[in-house]
This record gives sequence, C-alpha cells and structure tokens, in this order.
Amino acid sequence: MRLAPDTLHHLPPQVERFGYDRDAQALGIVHFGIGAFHRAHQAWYADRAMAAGDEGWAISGVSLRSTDVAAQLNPQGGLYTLTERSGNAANSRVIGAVREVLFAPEQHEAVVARIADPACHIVSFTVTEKGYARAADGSLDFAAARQSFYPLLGEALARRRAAGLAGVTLLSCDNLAHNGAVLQRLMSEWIEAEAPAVADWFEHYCTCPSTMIDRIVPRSGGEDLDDLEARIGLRDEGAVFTERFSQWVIEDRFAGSRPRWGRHGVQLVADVAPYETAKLRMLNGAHSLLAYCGLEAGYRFVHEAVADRRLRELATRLMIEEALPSIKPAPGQDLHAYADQLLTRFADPALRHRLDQIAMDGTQKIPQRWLDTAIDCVRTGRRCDAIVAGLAAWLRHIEQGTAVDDPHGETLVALAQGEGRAALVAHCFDGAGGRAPLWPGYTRLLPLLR
Ligand code: CS2
Repeated sequence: MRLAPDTLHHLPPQVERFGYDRDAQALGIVHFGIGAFHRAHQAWYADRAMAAGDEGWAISGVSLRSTDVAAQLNPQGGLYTLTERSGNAANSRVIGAVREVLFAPEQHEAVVARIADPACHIVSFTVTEKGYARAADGSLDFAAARQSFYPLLGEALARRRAAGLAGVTLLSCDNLAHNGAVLQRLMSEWIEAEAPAVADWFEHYCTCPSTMIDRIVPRSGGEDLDDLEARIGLRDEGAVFTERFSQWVIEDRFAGSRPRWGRHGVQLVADVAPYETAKLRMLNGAHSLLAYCGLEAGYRFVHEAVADRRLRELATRLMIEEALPSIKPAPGQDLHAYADQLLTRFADPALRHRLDQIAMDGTQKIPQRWLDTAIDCVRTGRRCDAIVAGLAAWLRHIEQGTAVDDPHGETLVALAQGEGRAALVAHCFDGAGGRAPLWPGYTRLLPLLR
C-alpha cells in the first residue's frame, strides 16, 4: 500500500506526522528543481514552520527535465517521508509541505499561473550549478536558458507586474558563490532581452538574497525504499534519507513575507558570504577531493574514503591549511571547529554517500570549490598541494573517461584522449584557437599543474 493522505493512519506511531491542515495552506512557494535535496532541506523547514502555526507556505514543486519526481509524489498527494540517519538510528517524519509536482515542459501555463498567483511570495531554486545556464564568461547563455526556468519566470513576473501584484523573493539554494547576486544578474539579463518592460519593476520589487544551504542528502536506491517499507508498513516512492545536521543561512532581504524560519534554526543574517565561502571551500572542496582521489583508490563511499589515513590527511590539509586562511570568518564563526565537525559528518557510515554522486559535474563545481582557494594561496605565497592533488585526480578521471558525468564531459574526454593532457589543461585554463577558456581568470594557477 502506498503512502498517501488516506493511508496515513496505517503508519506506526513512531513515525512523526506534519500535524497541520494541509488543505488550508495556500501555495506560498514555487520551487524549481524538486529533487531529494529540496525535499530534505527547504521543504522540511517550510513543514516545520507550518507545524508551528505559520500559514500559507505550501510548496508547488516544478521539475524541468524529468517526470520522475511527479510520478513519485503526485500519487501520494505530495506526501513523503524524511528519514534522518545516524549510526544505527533512523527517525522518519511525514512531510506535508509539498502539494504538487508540475512538469514544466507539459505544464507551462500551470507553472506561470502558480508564480503569478497573489499567494506566492517566494520562488526558490535547486537546479544545480548548470541549471543557471552561465556561459564561460559568466553571462547568460540564452540557448541553455531557454531550456531552464528563465522563460517561465520571465512570463510570470510580467504577469504579476501587469496585475499590479507585489514582487517576489527569488531564493537560490544552489552551491554557487554569491548565488543570489548571480541569479539577480542572470535573471536581469533575461528580462532585459526578453521582457524589457519588466526590468524596472524587477529591480525595484523583487529581491534575490544569497543563501548558504547545507545538508548531506545521498542519492537513495531501491534497497533504501524496501527497508523503509518494512519499517513503516507503507510504500513511499518519494522518500528521502539524510543526516541529522542541517544548516541554512539566508541574507535577510525578502521582497515580501516569509515563514518565521528563524524559530527553526535558520540563520537570517546581513551577509552570507563568510558562511557560503566556508561551506563551498571547506565542505564542498573536501568532498570533491575525496570523490576524485577516493574513486581512484577504489572506494565507493565518502565514509570509506575519509577512513583512509592518506585521504583524510589530504582533506584536512585542504580545509585547514589551504581554504581556512582564505576565509574571513563572521563574528563567532569558528572555522577550526567547523572542519572537525565536517570530518565527523563525512565519517558516518549510515549515510552511504556515494563518491560518484559528488564527482559529477566537476567543470561546474571546481572553480568555487578549489580554484578560488588556490588563487588565494598563490597570491599569499601558501602552498596548495591538496588542491593540486585533487586537480590531478580530476584530470586523470577525465583522461580515463569511463565514468565522466559532466555537461562538458564528451568534449573533455575526446580532447584528453586525442590530444593529451596539455590540450586538456589549456582548454580549461587558457582557451585555444581564440576560444574562451572553460574556467576564465585562473591562468595564474597553470604553473602548479606543470
Ligand atoms: C556535494 C554536495 O554532490 C556534491 O557535490 O558536495 O551535494 C554536498 O553534499 C552538499 O552541498 C552538502 O550540503
């Protein structure tokens, strides 16, 4: 039997429930990219806010590329369980915040209508680094943007303006440096080209706060769903599994109202940069290092890689000696304690976090995870051996070519296997034949790779 509003009463008492009237909640949030990460993080915060009495924060989730999540959640009335795992313990809660999942290619009008509805105050995003459609020089790649959220959002904002409605908050929840500012700039580019009449309205009435989001959400498999079913007695195709830890730091600059997230551990701050930089360079930086070096050493999971003394030392060096000095902490932010806490989180075998999940999309992740740190090291005369080791492992991962999952994967593998390492490095850092490099602005790092 499937989890759904009318089967909830079959759940054993130890499974927590949402405890508010779901049908009475307006759709206050439209979310692009309703993957496991959103369901284990932002939707959980909306759920807790509504459970504590806030009203009107139900979520309309939008998938841009696949019908998988719609097929998992819509037959369950949007319900799913979130299971927190740690050691041998697992606690599950039914999350009620998601009302529906729309598949944008087939439900364009519905998506636009949800955002253009007066009840909607927040449009949020977990579309991954590549979903923002940035060209190598950082500007908007219009061809890619057409396949992403831009046309839907542009149309909806035009409709809101025409109807005299309030602006909305656009909340990027992806691992990009200055994610809010990046979204603001790219969306403005889209609007100026495609809906210029909306440009002033967008600038005055909408905001794009930056956010730092953190919760490790490993991809789950059939075995996880079977175990859960055995434990709770219902089949949940939309289940997510995560760690206990969760952090969300948001620049407090909303266009309109928002849930009282501060009551549920969300840090609403004036400047997200120190948190975001620490998270990208330390957590994500160490993750990518463990992924490429760990896969090469024959490991499958993060907890296995970090149990290897050599890799643990490398990850520690990256965090403490290379990344940490490049970060100006916020008052009260203890980066040494942060590094210790990260190693403990990585070491938990209950998470079964796969290294190949982290290794995907390296071209989109490496600049903000490693290269910005490495530039700081070069500028201040510090060594960055761990990052160099990571880059070398990534280059070998491309050269080997069999497990590359990356938007530039085909080009890079062909280049590496046809013309060799020097051509691959030049393509990334220098460009070739008058073409911009994949990672502009980092040529100073080239001597490290020779
Ligand atoms: C990971 C992140 O897959 C990856 O690249 O580094 O998804 C990481 O688990 C999250 O950012 C943790 O908050």
